[in-house]
Amino acid sequence: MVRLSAITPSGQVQLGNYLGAVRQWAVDGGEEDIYFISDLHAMTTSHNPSRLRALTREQLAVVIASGVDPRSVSVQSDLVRELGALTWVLECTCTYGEAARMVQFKEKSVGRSSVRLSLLTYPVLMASDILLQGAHEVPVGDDQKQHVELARALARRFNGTYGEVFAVPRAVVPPTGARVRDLADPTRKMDKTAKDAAGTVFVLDPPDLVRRKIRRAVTDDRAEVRYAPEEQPGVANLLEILSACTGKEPQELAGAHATYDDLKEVVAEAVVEELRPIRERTRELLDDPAELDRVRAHGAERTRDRCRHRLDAALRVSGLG
Ligand code: AQP
Repeated sequence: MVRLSAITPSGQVQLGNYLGAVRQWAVDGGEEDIYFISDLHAMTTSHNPSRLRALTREQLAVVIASGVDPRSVSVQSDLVRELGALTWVLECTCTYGEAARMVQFKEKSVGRSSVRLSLLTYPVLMASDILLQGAHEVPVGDDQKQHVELARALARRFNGTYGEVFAVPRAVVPPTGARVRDLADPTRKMDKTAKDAAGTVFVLDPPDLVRRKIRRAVTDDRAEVRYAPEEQPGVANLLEILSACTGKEPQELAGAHATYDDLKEVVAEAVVEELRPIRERTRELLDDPAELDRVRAHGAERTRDRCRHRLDAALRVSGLG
């Protein structure tokens, strides 16, 4: 069974990426799994080349520092030629209507005067990521399920039209994947690219900054520590973060704290301690470029070897070469 998942270097790794995804990769990761930094996906909106390169390297370091098996980690663009080739073939398998229906495309393109064509087509690139590696399971949040459904549809259509080449993948929503919300606006999910970084805890933030952000987290004026996500989203978010760090249930944790200040202090310390070893190990890795280069080269070779046969078959049966 091959599981495949990715993180996009559109910004620094934030607490939600870590608690909801990367930490799980370290726990669940099997020998066959593939976890990668999806730098090609980070180019679908305006980007700065040197920042993209630096963020890709930093995310690679954070993922390894989080305990993910370095042998299962790679960088997407190291396979850009193979992915480019398959993406073209899959774009010739996908309809415009299917791509334009993607909710993320609609959300991310609305109100923008200039939208990169790649924002429309990147779910097809994502299908290439998945199909090229023969992935069976793709752990994703709800927002990405539709893209995995597209990959399924394209795999079936391609196999039915030209011959059996691809495994048909399925989306799995990780059962323990915490959904972390923005500290300054708990009605939104925490993300890397929020306009106001006050609501986002980055994994590499220094401890004092983490404490400050959590102390300033928006709550409400009920002055009652209860776990009620609908009525008290800010407090519920803090309890869920604490739950993800301690393994205790949010309801149980609610009863253990009398005031919001008390809760925030405990959450801040739990997050600082959770992130401390990752920050330290990331720093070591970034200071040792040879080690990161080795991991990256191994990942490139492994993913290229894995996909060669499948790509050749896809090109051949569709009439190329
Ligand atoms: N707030 C979150 N809580 C839990 N999980 C989250 N993930 C993202 N935000 C949260 C999960 O992290 C993994 C990697 O995400 P991604 O980099 O592929 O893209 P994203 O979901 O768009 O992440 P961001 O941080 O919100 O980035 P931007 O600001 O660029 O949109 C995924 O498994 C995702 O579910």
